Amino acid sequence: MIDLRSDTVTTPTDGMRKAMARAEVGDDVYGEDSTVNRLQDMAAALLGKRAALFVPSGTMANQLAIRSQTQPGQEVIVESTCHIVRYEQGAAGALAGVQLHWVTGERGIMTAEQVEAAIRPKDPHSIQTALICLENTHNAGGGTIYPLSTIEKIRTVAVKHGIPMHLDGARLLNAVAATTLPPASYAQHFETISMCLSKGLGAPVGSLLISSDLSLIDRARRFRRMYGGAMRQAGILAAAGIYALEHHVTRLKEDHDHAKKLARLLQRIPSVQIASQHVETNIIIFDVVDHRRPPTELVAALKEQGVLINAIGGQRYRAVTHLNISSKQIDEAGEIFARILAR
Ligand code: TLP
Repeated sequence: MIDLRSDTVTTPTDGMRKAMARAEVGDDVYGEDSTVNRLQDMAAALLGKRAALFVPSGTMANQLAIRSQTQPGQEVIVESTCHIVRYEQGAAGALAGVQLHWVTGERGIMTAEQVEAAIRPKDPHSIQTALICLENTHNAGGGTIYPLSTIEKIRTVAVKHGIPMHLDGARLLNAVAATTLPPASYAQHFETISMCLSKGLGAPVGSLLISSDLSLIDRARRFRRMYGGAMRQAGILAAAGIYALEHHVTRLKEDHDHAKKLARLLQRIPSVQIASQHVETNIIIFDVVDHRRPPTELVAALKEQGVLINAIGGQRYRAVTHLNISSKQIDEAGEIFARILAR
């Protein structure tokens, strides 16, 4: 099966499994798991920050960032199609008691002018803006890379208004691989960054919340416990994360090349609408104009031929490349798409 539903579907390689089996562990609630501590130090250093907290999921990392930097009744500025809005089950409202203020971006990217216009006035009537969240790369936008110049402009606005910034960097290292910019050049503009090990990096579980504010990380550690995310001998999982950071970062470029190739193959199919120049990283979003078959049928027909993708609403579909997808499988997937979608 050529599984293009997500880069979350990767399974650990033999090398990763060996690293997991060998991991030195301890009770992380006591701060005694040396492998977790090593992963946290590595991740913080990678982004040029002082500390990191290992958590079970990207969702938890985002939610700890929101909970630790806001008070119930405040507002958080987000892009309208971001993961926090679409896929976190309303956690910001349910768990942090904040309201999300949506700004509609262009393929997920907001401008500094839009963000500034969304900041509430500091008058006694208005709800108060407590945090600005960006997503890089932007998942629903199609793996879009946030231009560094745009982030810098948004940062200037945030500093002017005294508002902290959080980056959902689930796929930050994909942006880094594509641009070859140092990770810290992005990270320097944010108080908190979440980064996933379980997407393109290929670890089975795990994300990090990264920050230079040690008291914020302490607060987040307490909320991690509240949210049920304090783990014990988590070094087994952290070892997979260390292995991923050591072995799977530079290869992300391969996934991007595969995605671009698949986009070019899809572009040749008359019923497919895709702007292949917009495929910047490992996510391909495209429309299929098929008046006879509903998306469920189309997805099932592809599955029958050995390709899995996700329907993401209307006529829109998402395919994601990752380390379990070879160049040969991209060619095969291209042929299957051409055969099924031409019908
Ligand atoms: N994204 C998943 C699904 O939840 C949609 C996927 O298949 O792409 N931020 C971003 C930008 C993400 O794409 C995801 C996962 C997360 C956060 C959450 O990560 P997890 O699944 O570890 O909670």
